[in-house]
Amino acid sequence: MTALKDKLFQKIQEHRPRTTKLLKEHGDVKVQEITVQQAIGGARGIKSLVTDISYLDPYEGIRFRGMTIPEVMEALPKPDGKDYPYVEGFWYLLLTGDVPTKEEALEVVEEFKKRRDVPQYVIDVLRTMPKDSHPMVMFSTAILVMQKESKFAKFYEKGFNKMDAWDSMYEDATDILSKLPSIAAYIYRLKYKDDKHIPADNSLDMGGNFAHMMGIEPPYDDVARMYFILHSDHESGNASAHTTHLVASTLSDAYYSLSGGMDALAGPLHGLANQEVLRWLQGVMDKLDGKEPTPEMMKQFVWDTLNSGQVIPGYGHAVLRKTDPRYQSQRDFCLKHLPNDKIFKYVDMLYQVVPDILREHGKAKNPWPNVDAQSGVIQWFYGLKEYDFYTVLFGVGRAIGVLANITWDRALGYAIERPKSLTTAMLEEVVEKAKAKA
Ligand code: AMX
Repeated sequence: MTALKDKLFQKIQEHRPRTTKLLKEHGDVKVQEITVQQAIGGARGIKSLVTDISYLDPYEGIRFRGMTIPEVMEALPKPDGKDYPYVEGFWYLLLTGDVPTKEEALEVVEEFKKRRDVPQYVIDVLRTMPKDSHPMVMFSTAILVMQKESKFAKFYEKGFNKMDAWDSMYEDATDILSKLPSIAAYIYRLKYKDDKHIPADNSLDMGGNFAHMMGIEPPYDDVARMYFILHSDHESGNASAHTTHLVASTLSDAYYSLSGGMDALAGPLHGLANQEVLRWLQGVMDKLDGKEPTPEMMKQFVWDTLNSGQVIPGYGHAVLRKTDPRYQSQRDFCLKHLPNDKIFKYVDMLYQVVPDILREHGKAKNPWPNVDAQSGVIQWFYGLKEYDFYTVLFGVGRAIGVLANITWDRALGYAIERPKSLTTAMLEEVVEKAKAKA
């Protein structure tokens, strides 16, 4: 067993009695009431998921294992001379709740290297897909087609035991996560770089090797580390995390579960928004024909988009009610590394005009930018201009969070999900009864 797996097992054993006690002794304590609006409106705010890996406060933003983004970036060990931490050390943190030492992080780096190779049949499948397939279809397919490797599925076939199920789930999660950067880079170079590929460099960590296989020079390695960490987890209710959890709850393995989660991430209201931000901005730039926009021009573009019935991509959030700290973190990066970049200036001008417009428009509950408003500009600056690919980058990052979550789902024996549905007539009856009582 690796030190990480040992530590994880110890944490699981310490945690299990808390979940068991809550269920057995306090299972009928009410958490909240549910309104008609929540039932029709996408289960918004219904507190029916449990995770200890991250928590999203509407005003403060995300905390990973109780730590804010700046705290995580500060505390985790970093490769020598780099500004951002090992992604592998972050995986350790999400799984165990403990900040690893550099030595512990490096052990995970080595473990990932051992599992990095992508089976040839995955490459063969990717190569037979239509050249105009969206990169997210290729990414999700590559994950799904590897399902035959699942150690959890084999464990289940042999005779499932609830107490040990976390072990093979952890193994699958580690196998998948180690391979995702290579799969993503392969898709990128297959589609956009004349099918010319760069072999992995075994001296490098996950972020460094990803940048290397993409063919992008430093500091893109640090961009990759930052990007994967920032996009990893946003508690359990967001569409990609929830989908992964839902699929896993049927005792499907991590391959099926993550592939499903990635399909949810591919929607324009979720992860695809980062590609949409760049596409939308390109439209603005085309109309301006290279001229610098004034704030008045920008306002007009925003209003034109809203008046045509579209949303402003990269703005609003189902939970957050302030500027997303993931946006802020990437903005800080831009101010340091690309303060004079033209697209960054556009993005910054949007920050100045959009919140007021969304308030005046009067619909969005949160007029502030989310993570997607800022991420594309960094990728573009470092030469990754094929914005169709951006959600794949998000996907590699999101995999870290959701795979940690489903490992813990198995450890704590979370049940198959099965919320109850009502008919519209039943809801109308509930309303009539409530009115009669009032
Ligand atoms: N532009 C225009 N209208 C917006 C808006 C925006 N950015 N954000 C919300 N609204 C509208 C909604 O469409 C909704 O209109 P409706 O009543 O006509 O249906 C109304 O405001 C109320 O929505 P809400 O309660 O504020 O948000 P929500 O929880 O329903 O949706 C989200 C959240 C993110 C889907 C929404 O804000 C949105 O569509 N934003 C743009 C797309 C985007 O950036 N998505 C990425 C989010 C982060 C992520 O998951 N990666």
